[in-house]
Amino acid sequence: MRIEDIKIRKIFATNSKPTLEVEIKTKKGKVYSSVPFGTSKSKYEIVYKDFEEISEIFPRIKRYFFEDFRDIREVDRMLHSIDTSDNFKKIGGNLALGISLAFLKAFSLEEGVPVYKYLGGNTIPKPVCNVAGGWKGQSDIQEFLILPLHQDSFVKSIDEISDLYLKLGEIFSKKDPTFKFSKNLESAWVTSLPAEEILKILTNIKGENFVIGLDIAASSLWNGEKYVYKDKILSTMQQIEYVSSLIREFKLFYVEDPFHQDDFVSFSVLTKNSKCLIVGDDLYATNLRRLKSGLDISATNAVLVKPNQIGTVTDTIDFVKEAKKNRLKVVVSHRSGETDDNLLSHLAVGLDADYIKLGISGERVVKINEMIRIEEELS
Ligand code: 2PG
Ligand code: MG
Repeated sequence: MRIEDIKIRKIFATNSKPTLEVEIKTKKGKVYSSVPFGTSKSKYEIVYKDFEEISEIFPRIKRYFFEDFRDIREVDRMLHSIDTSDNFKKIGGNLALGISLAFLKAFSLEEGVPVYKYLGGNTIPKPVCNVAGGWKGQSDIQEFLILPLHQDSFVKSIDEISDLYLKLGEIFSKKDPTFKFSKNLESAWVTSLPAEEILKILTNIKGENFVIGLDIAASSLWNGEKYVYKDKILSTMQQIEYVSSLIREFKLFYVEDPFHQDDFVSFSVLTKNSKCLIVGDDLYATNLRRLKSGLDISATNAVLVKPNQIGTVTDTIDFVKEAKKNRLKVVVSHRSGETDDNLLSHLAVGLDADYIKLGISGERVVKINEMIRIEEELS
């Protein structure tokens, strides 16, 4: 495929920050794709550059993308040959990803199929929804998540989680005098109730088919020696005990980043001693090399996948393949600063992910609603 034009523009993300959109024109039409932002980022993620810098870099590299590319792998190889650093520090990882994602859409358009079909997948994932706490919430734990154990259909799961989310808001308004129905960056309720109280409420209202998850985002609690909570300071051993006790008491099904991003060993201890899904997000940063280090000691039994941690579609695919080969569960995830691009839903289906992590209200429904459309198309 040879494109006719490629250009960039500044658009705005859900956190009101400017972000990048890449538009490609081919003889079949136009496609565009945009890149999201992380807030609690892993230090192993690709480098993001601001739009002003990107708009100086882009004209210098634009000409490389008019070659006749056979597939997305060739485009991504070109990106890596233009910037040979391992974190896209020369051209900006957000520019690399914007180009890669836009080409993915252009190839799909060329073949006349939706993106998930171009990628070759057909599995509707289960939703993992952030319903409370969340980034900059009052609780020390970043995200309280709800997910279905079994799924008849994605739309039914969302129906039930939406009901639970609304009910949760009503309960918080009765139990938490400071609660004003405010939502955080991912549209989860912001409550000042302590973690254990939120977990108790969720346990009471979730219903049989649903289970509870947490994203502890422990890198943000780690001060280099200990885990610093508002009401306690824990050593690594104490953190292992604390997380294990939460898993036991609340029958947690999913725990993301229970330890900081360099502590593969504690991940491994917890994974061996619990039946829960232990998910690596900041730990791996969607980076194949880091995943291989984790696999050596069975650090986790699941991985989070965020294309904007690594910068190309191909690197994302290779990371997912390696995780699946080793029977790790795959969770494709949104970021706290999102855009109106619904591509994430196609990636989750196209990569046959087990789960997709999402917010449940506000602009977050862009991804949910696209998944509902894909589900209908596949059934
Ligand atoms: C996370 C994400 C998404 P952020 O930690 O898993 O929920 O947050 O995009 O801020 O890294
Ligand atoms: Mg996380």
